[in-house]
Amino acid sequence: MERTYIMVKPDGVQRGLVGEIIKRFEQRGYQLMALELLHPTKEHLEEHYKDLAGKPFFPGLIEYMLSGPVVGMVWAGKEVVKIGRKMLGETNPLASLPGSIRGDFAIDVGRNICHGSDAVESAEREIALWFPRGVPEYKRDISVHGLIY
Ligand code: DAT
Ligand code: MG
Repeated sequence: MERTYIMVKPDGVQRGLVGEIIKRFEQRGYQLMALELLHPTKEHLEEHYKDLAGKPFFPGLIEYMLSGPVVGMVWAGKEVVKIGRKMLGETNPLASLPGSIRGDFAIDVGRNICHGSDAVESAEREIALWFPRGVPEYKRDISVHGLIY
């Protein structure tokens, strides 16, 4: 089953948007596999964002990500990486359509509320980084709806 790493960033936690973001993934039909509120270290965040280390906005990004706790989640289901990114919206919230999380709740690229893995490989790398003890599977039975996800 495809998995992705979704993280509510410090501004999303402070603004009380954790439940809203969980709700959207749940109601779309994705399965929650792991969830944790945590205070990451600078080194942990630099590892998470290592592909962006040379960018001019990198120091500001790390500072913002260190400004408060984050909520990390693993979600699983059909094409969850691609669809999760669609549900988040564009990196720049001003380019995000209404109906997406960033399109409904943000206007600044430096305060864009949430993170979502951009590919299956990076999702697995991020899940291993944020949930090093592993993410157990569990059977979800929603056959009462007449659909098997
Ligand atoms: P995304 O979070 O959509 O995957 P990314 O991986 O390219 O985007 O960048 C990670 C974060 O860095 C992004 O969510 C916000 C910040 N960021 C990206 N581009 C930026 C820019 N041009 N100016 C300021 N912050 C930026
Ligand atoms: Mg990214």
